[in-house]
Amino acid sequence: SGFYPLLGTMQHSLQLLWLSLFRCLQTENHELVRQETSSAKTLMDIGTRRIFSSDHDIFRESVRKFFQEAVLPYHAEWEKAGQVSRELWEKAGQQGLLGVNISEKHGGIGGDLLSSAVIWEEQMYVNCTGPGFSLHSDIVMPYITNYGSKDQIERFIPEMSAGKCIGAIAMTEPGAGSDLQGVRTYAKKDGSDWILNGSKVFITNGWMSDLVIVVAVTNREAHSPAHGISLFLVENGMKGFSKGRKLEKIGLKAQDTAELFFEDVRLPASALLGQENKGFYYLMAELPQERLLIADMALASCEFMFEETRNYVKHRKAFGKTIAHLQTVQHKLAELKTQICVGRTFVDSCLQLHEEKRLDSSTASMAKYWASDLQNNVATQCVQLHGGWGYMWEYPIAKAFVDSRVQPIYGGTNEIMKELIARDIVIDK
Ligand SMILES: Cc1cc2nc3c(=O)[nH]c(=O)nc-3n(C[C@H](O)[C@H](O)[C@H](O)COP(=O)(O)OP(=O)(O)OC[C@H]3O[C@@H](n4cnc5c(N)ncnc54)[C@H](O)[C@@H]3O)c2cc1C
Ligand SMILES: *[C@@H]1O[C@H](CO)[C@@H](O)[C@H](O)[C@H]1NC(C)=O
Ligand SMILES: *[C@@H]1O[C@H](CO)[C@@H](O)[C@H](O)[C@H]1NC(C)=O
Ligand SMILES: CC(=O)N[C@H]1CO[C@H](CO)[C@@H](O)[C@@H]1O
Repeated sequence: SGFYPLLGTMQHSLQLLWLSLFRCLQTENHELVRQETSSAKTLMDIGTRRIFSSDHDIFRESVRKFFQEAVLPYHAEWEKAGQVSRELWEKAGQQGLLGVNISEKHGGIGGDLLSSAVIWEEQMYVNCTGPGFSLHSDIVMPYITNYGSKDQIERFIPEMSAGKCIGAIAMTEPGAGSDLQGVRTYAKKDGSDWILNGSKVFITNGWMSDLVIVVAVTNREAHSPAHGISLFLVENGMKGFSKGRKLEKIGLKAQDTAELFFEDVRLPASALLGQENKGFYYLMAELPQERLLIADMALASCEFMFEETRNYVKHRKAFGKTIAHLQTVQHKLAELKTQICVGRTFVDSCLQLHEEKRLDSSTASMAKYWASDLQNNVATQCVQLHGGWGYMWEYPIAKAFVDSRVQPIYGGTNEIMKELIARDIVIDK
């Protein structure tokens, strides 16, 4: 028994030491004690995750407010219309929410990548998938700043930051999706102009787009198709450029996904983006960011669905108690929370790597495939925990469920992600 008081004293002094260390960290560098989502009160708390700073928190507050006030109240209406309003794009522009990661000298906002991530996540937290901001800001705009001429940048980037010019990117065709080298849209040289012919399908922001980056074949004789593809900036209103219907999808109801047609569209030399026949390389260089964005949005959607479901089971009664009292429900929630927190750690690590320009293509592919699969698994389980109400359109979880389904399909299917990951595994270095 003589040991115990000693042990007690030791424990006590260790505790004191720990406490003073903790206080010291708190006061001297409060950034060090940011909680990870696993210990935070909710998975969507502001002020958590060590990859972010207090500046990001302030920004997150304002972005959250924007989505709640300018997007949420109108979303049901936009779902019926199959598109959001132009006014929303301009409002987002005025608030400085478009082109956040584009440098100021190019007409962007000049924020870091993590500020863009705040916008991706907040959009999922409000479960409103209509606005195609992330594609516009973090996929389309970077092509222009990375490969565009000074004139192209000056002409389009400030307008895009203001939400007056909506961007889209058109790779997929009715006959070519996963196999981008099978693209048939053709741009033929005519003097210094180009004549563009072909059609595209499933184009996000397609119906509202003012500017579309079009992937086209420019050299049919290239020794491999990848060496004969170029990118063009095609503007709404150009003769021969027409838009098909807004496609009727099973989810993303307020998102204007469309078909685009090009019939002998005459493009000036200044419409070529970057160098002739280099398009495929530009695509390969930009796709990791697109995949990271999908992964981060997938994780954020999981976090939203989890909180929505936690809230639901704590209120839903069955057999005289709330269903949150049932052990099977508790274990299901424990599993979901664990999986989401494990996923969040990897995606946060990818965000940080990308911030340091160190995220490689196969790691981005891992994040995209794994996070979007997790999102679908979480969606299925969360609908189940809602019972029949989870199948009703007016319940947010029903919307989150249908919106999840596309994530393993676009941005490169998850099967293609596995191809890319596998290639790096078996290659002889
Ligand atoms: C809502 C929505 C928005 C989209 N937005 C855009 C956009 O803005 N711009 C754009 O360009 N595209 C967009 N897409 C298109 C999307 O990127 C393609 O649908 C996707 O790349 C798959 O191509 P696909 O539909 O032709 O399918 P396919 O390529 O025909 O694939 C069919 C099936 O075969 C599998 N498969 C194909 N090749 C392989 C292989 N080598 N190994 C194993 N399995 C394989 C696929 O994984 C898939 O399961 C969007 C699609 C949707 C649904
Ligand atoms: C945008 O993000 C990248 C990281 O991917 C970063 O290197 C770059 O500096 C950021 N741009 C601005 C304007 O901060
Ligand atoms: C474009 O397609 C049309 C028919 O669809 C054809 O008449 C025309 O010659 C094509 N233009 C070029 C440059 O190939
Ligand atoms: C568009 C939509 O379904 N929005 C809902 C998202 O979830 C929140 C929180 O439950 C609801 O208030 C929104 O109506």
